[in-house]
Amino acid sequence: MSNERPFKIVIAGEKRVGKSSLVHRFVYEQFPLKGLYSTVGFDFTLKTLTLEDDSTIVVHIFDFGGEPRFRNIFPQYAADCDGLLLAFDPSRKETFNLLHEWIKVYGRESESVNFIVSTKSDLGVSIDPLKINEFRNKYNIKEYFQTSAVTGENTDEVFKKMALAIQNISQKKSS
Ligand SMILES: Nc1nc2c(ncn2[C@@H]2O[C@H](COP(=O)(O)OP(=O)(O)O)[C@@H](O)[C@H]2O)c(=O)[nH]1
Ligand SMILES: [Mg+2]
Repeated sequence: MSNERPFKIVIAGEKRVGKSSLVHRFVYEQFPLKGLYSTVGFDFTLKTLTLEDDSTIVVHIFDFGGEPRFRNIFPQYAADCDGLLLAFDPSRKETFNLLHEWIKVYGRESESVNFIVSTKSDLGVSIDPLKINEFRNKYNIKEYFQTSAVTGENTDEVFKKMALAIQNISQKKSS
């Protein structure tokens, strides 16, 4: 069995927090050694996930560039997404604080599955978990993961969990 339409997952956050590397690691199972071009506007990728019972889920990942000048068009572009993935880099604390801005322009967090991820866990820097909990409660964020595109920590788990959560909701809606 497979989902009838791909689930749309949007990944947002400041420039250079590691969004494209996270997606690349998940989709191609490797860290982009040569470096990625900086994302201008957005990129998108499709991936088919195979679950334990051999059913599949197709996800469509939209990687938003993160340039402030594009933030205004973000709501249009994310209008029909099923999942929102907010990413920040704990070695640049302001990238966490700026997620408030992202979610404010987004404005439909009650209609999507929302996760927050910190990137670059291999660098060994973290952010106060209380702050993250506060953010999650305020904005209806379902899960938090620490990830690294270098080691692969949680890079599959994030997308799998999100796809399953979306599937759960869409099955409830259609039954
Ligand atoms: N140490 C480390 N560096 C990373 C990781 N992910 C991305 N980077 C680096 O962070 C920079 C920005 O990454 P990129 O994926 O282009 O960020 P984006 O602008 O959010 O898409 C690049 O120099 C990457 O090599 C990670 O998990 N660990
Ligand atoms: Mg990018």
